[in-house]
Amino acid sequence: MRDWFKNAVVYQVYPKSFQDTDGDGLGDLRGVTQHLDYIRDLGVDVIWLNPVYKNSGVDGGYDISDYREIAPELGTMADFDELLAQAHARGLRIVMDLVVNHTSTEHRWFQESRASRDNDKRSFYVWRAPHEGKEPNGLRSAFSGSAWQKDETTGEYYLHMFAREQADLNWHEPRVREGVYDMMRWWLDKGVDGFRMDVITMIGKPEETIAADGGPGGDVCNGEKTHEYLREMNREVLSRYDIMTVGEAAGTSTEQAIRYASLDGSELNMIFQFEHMEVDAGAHGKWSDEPLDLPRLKAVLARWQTALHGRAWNSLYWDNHDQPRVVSRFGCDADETCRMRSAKMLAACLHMMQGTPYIYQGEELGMTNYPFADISESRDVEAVNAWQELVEERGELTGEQMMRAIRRKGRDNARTPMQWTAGKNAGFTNGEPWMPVNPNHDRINAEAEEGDPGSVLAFYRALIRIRRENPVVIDGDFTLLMPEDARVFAYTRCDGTHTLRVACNFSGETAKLDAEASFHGGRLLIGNYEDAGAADSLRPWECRVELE
Ligand code: TEU
Repeated sequence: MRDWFKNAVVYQVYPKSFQDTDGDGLGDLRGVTQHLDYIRDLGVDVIWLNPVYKNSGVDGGYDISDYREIAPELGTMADFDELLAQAHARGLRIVMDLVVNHTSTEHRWFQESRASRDNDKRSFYVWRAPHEGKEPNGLRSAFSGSAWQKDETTGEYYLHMFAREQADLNWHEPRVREGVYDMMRWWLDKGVDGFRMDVITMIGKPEETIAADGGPGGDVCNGEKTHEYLREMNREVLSRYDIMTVGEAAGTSTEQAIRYASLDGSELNMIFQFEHMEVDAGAHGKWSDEPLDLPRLKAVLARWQTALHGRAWNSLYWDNHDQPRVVSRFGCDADETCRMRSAKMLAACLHMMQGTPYIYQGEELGMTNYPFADISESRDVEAVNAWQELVEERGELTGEQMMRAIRRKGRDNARTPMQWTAGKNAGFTNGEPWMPVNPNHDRINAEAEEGDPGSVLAFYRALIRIRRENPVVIDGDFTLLMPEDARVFAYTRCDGTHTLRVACNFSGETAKLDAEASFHGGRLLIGNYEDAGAADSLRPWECRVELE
């Protein structure tokens, strides 16, 4: 069945922070295998593994130096094969992270490419001559500074949309595409069940955006060639396997998404859009931590629901390895009551929409952001470079302002160790953990929640069951209610047989429901208070889902 992805729920594992089994303070593949029963018992179908390949250690595995070797710090290929076999034995599929917009500069392709201007692999990367002795154009890296790095060997610049150790591949070179497709087949023939494709909308860079013309550069995302190359990848690889694909698509509109994630199966199954993750950005991007504008968040998500319905497929996510913990960002982590209530409310709000839900490790426990004391605790190249640029070089933010931003929005928040127990290092490692363990693991941990029917963990399991038991969740349309209300996110899903009524209070105050959003005699499927409550109002952080 080719469209099993529509019924699937995905659990994302960042192996480096999931479970250490050899005492080096780093998570590893055997640690993932050790917890497969826990993942299965959540009720999910698919595990998305963040990159596990040999890499240069600059960007959490997203700087790959060998696509067919396992990173030694994570284990061996035998460990991977065992993980895959054990996952399949439990009915779990494994989706790999495909990072092919760029490679590490330690990759042999780049080493050959940089050797001379006329070598066989020069065209595998984006090389440009200086413009008037400087960078070819004004393109900027997502990790601060210019996107061009001068290489003294040949006096030319190479493009790196991320860290300088991550050189962008030139997808316009057919041999690059063939090499990538060959590698993809190699993993698929091992039995993996699909790919999450890193910044895949960057592969078709329009020539004018990377020209050595001294201009500002341009948007390297969503070039027409991207669709051409994805259709080629689909013909040459994807269509030949029963797999799931999801493309990471920063800066993508619903119109573009309808092509990338079209139900006709011509490109990918779905994409990760970023609009809802940018509603609290400001003048300094993510480092300007603006308060949540709920009507704006509702409008964005409603637009993605309605624009893709019947034409393409949505992914549904709040958390991942690049985002802060949603309960701290859009919910409340000030005390245990509001933390648990708002974590459940956020889960219900997301999971009752149309699309494939993604649960990031620890999200199902209601794990929170971490109270980073200073920049020395950050392990994230994005944050460290931003500190250097915004605080040290430009003085646009004070150190305290930047630390507040990192505590609120930094990727490190998602990379503190998974909290398994209340014990030492939350049961993550017997060694020195590579990232600090959140002190609140004494009450927020899988062991404590496992046996508690009122836990966030129990709530996620119940939500996944509701998705399984009610086709309206998979197929129903979407209607946003009370669009202007600053506290309530309410909507209905209808499939012609049933109506699912969802209402969520994104505030710590009681909120009224208007006549259209009020509950009227449906069957309560799930809520985060002990009793049903009033039909026309929601208590602080309350969510309710009824079936009519
Ligand atoms: O992220 C792409 C991306 O857009 C990042 O800049 C992300 O949006 C940002 O970090 C959020 O603050 C992908 C991977 O998910 C990320 O982990 C990698 O660092 C990046 O690509 C480079 O491979």
